[in-house]
Amino acid sequence: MAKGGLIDTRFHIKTLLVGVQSPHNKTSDIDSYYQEFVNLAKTYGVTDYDLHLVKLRDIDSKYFFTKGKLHDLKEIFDQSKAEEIIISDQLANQQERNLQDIFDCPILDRTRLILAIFEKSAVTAEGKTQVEIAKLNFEKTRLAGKGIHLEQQAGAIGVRGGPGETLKEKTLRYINKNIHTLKQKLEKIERSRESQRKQRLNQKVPHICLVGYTNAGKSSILNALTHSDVLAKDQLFATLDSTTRQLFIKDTKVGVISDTVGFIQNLPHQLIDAFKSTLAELQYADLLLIVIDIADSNWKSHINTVLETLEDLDVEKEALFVFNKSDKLESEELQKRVSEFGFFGQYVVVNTLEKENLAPLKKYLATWRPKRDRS
Ligand SMILES: Nc1nc2c(ncn2[C@@H]2O[C@H](COP(=O)(O)OP(=O)(O)OP(=O)(O)O)[C@@H](O)[C@H]2O)c(=O)[nH]1
Ligand SMILES: [Mg+2]
Repeated sequence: MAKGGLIDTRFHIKTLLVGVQSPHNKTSDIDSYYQEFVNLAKTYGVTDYDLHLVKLRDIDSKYFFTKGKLHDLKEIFDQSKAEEIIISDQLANQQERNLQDIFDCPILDRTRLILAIFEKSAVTAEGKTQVEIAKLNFEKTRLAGKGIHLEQQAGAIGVRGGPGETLKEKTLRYINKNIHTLKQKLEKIERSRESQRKQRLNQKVPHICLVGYTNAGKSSILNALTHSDVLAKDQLFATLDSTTRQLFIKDTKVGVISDTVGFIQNLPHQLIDAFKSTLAELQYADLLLIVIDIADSNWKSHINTVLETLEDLDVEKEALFVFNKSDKLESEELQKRVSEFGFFGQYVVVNTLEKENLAPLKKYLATWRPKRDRS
């Protein structure tokens, strides 16, 4: 069962999951996109669902779905007796509201779904603050087109801003004030992270970062290498906070190693922004360990997602691919996949089930030195 109370409180809710293939969806592998969407919904706590896949040639500006598709969807929704709808794509303000009116039930789009998962997964003050800021920024964008009632004047007695201020303006002011306070809090946390980072840079401590697709096994590898107990769970976005630990191989200090938030396809930009400070660690990394679940049937598209996200973040670093979960494949299939990887770069094949199965990674790290120390 997922961490937090979401699953318990969502017990018995029937959900209609709508996977959308649309012109602006840049995904190269639609099957893996759908599968990932279902996994996201499950991580959110969805257990009872129908999945409906829709291919859209055009996006309707008012309803997102074009007329015929919307009609089909309504029929499917009525038959399914669902109580909520989750859509794999992002909706604009007006589309969300119009769909809510038509279906008369909660509608979650991609951003809302991921925000809800983030909220559930944030543990540290930094993670929680980042998620809170992302949520408020999202609400701000949702406020932009809110209905006429919010345009009414809200100059109630005792409310700062006084007569003349609309409810929308007042809400916006309230949100901005909260964002400001949270950002100050975040800056304070970041300053302490920064001073630790500076100290490491001054002392030239090599910094290794684990990156990769969500659920690939990054935290499990960190735990196995450093004898830690970072939460490792079979759910997406189990890690939202970066954890940094000292890394010793055979009693020799190699440097420090950080765990990071996992990536997914089409991670809404607002949400990447929210985690920029955590992901800033990557800019200072001397080595990236790109962890890939080699046993996942979508392993290739996961590699692409990770490389694209790193490019988005302007991170260009020395990297080692770590093909994890080798235990889940027959050796023939494993060999086939590894040989298909070919040109991508240097790699090791590991799994975290047994200590000795991490030997290739440990061996690599034992002899690795940051570029600046190589003659
Ligand atoms: N069979 C097998 N399972 C593994 C292996 N490594 C990790 N797992 C499992 O995969 C799941 C995800 O592992 P995590 O370490 O939480 O993955 P992560 O990349 O940190 O995930 P996020 O923090 O959600 O991005 C857990 O249930 C682990 O027990 C492995 O080598 N073999
Ligand atoms: Mg993790």
